[in-house]
Amino acid sequence: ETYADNLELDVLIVGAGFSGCYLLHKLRKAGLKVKVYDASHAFGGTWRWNCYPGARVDSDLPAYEFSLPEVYNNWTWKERFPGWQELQAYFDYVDHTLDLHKDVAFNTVVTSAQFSRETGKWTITTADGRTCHAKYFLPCVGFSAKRYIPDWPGLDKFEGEIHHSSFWPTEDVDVSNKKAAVIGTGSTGIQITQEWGKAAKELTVFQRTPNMCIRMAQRKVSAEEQNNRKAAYDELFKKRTQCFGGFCFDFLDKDGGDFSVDEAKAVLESLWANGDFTFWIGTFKDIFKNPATNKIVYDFWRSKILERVKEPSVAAILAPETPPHPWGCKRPSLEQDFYDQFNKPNVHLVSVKNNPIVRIEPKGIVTADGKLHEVDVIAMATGFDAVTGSMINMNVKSAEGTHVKDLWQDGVRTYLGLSIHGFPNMFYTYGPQAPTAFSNGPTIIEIQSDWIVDVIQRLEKDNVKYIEAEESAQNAWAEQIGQLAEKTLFPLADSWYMGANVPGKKREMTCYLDGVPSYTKIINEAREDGLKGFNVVKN
Ligand code: NA7
Repeated sequence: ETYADNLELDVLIVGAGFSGCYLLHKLRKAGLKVKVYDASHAFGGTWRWNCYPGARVDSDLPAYEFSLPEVYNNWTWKERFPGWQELQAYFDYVDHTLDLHKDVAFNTVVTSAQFSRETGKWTITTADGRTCHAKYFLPCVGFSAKRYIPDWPGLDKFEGEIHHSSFWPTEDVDVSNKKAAVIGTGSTGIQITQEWGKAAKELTVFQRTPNMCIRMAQRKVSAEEQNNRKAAYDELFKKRTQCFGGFCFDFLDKDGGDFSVDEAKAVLESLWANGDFTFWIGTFKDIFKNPATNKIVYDFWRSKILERVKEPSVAAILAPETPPHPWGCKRPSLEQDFYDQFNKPNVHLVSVKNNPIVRIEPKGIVTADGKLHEVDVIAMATGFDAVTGSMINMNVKSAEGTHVKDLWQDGVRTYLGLSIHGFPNMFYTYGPQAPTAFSNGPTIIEIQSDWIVDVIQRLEKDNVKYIEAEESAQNAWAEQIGQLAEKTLFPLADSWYMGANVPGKKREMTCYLDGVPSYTKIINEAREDGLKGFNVVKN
């Protein structure tokens, strides 16, 4: 039935990652007829696509999993920061435990979606020609469903292999006898470099902006250790909803300036020793507001990197004396031995900041200085049209027939980072104008999904035809997103948070910057306040 044409549903969800699994489970329990479409062949969302060498989550366990006891009670992880193979296995286990697959159509690509105010239903079409009607439409496609590849001339003439990190071949790429290149040093480029630095005959890494990587203290985690902790999981999962970044820790309650130089250094040493994101969003509380505090952290970070990289000219590219942007205002990656790769004779670093890649030739990559860097394999770790691209990619149209892309031409407009004016009965998770990029995924996904499930149940009970975000409420939300960003140093960095990684994309903060607890309070208050900001149309 899931694959049937002319499917009639209460709810259609797109995406079988964290959001899709959770929403399917909860909505089905609430008695609704729900199906999920997913473009991939199996569960896991981002973890099905991003199976490049070394792909691994930067959230440590148990923060990065469902808070459902029926799921966590019988699952055991192997590593503190699990890799993609383990994450895929986790999703298969979740499917098995919650019996999800019977309501999921895989290999199903949504090609359009539009709401009719007359019928009160969405019509969703798929690439293979099927149509589905649903009262509620939930695009749960994450923030990285639309890959970004620079339009260098000659890409199609390259004689070797090119793979974008999110479209990796199932048979891994053998680089043992090859000259390999990694373009990009975001989280993805860092992780591939760690693997290919060891595996490739020669590796050249093309870096435009240094990634200010934090130490990852990876380790094996025993079943016993996890089981002993499970009695406290309920509390931990509550705690992660109460911390800024959706982890089980928060910023310190002091500013950088509250410490002497030596004290500040000691604080940073102890955070560094944790080997996790506490060094990013668990440090001085004014780190993203006060340039002086930010510089203290940058200088400390730089000293750590200089200790690792032997060749001073290489170290100066990886960790320059003057920060290229405020520390932590682009997404820092966790690294295990990224910096050590550059001490090996087979690993080379090319800065393309002032000497950009200008074209690809059959034999390799050409930079502006005219040099041909000969390579056999290229890992394109150039990222995504992040946050907004996923929704745009699906060709979602307003009830009046306007493409969401056109509506966002002059700036993203959403209400509460959950819904859009002109798109009645559509709610999305982990997307624009929510804490998305600044939150541990499962935390904010569960919060938003619980909100959606609750709202849908109320609407059904009250015999509501549809609700729609008011334009004025949406404008006020956009203003708030911008104002929050202006109070911080984030707008100073050319990051994907700011839409700055894709040429031609409007530069604006795409995510909510005041943290998970404050966001949760706002969305729940709007719901309790008679769905404030929504126009409610009854049958
Ligand atoms: P990112 O973080 O967007 O990284 C992309 C990288 O590609 C980044 O280093 C870019 O440099 C680089 N890039 C992009 N275009 C070019 C051109 N034209 N020339 C050279 N280098 C370029 O994507 P990831 O896949 O690593 O990570 C995405 C998120 O997934 C990550 O943050 C986690 O949340 C999980 P730039 O920094 O823009 O100068």
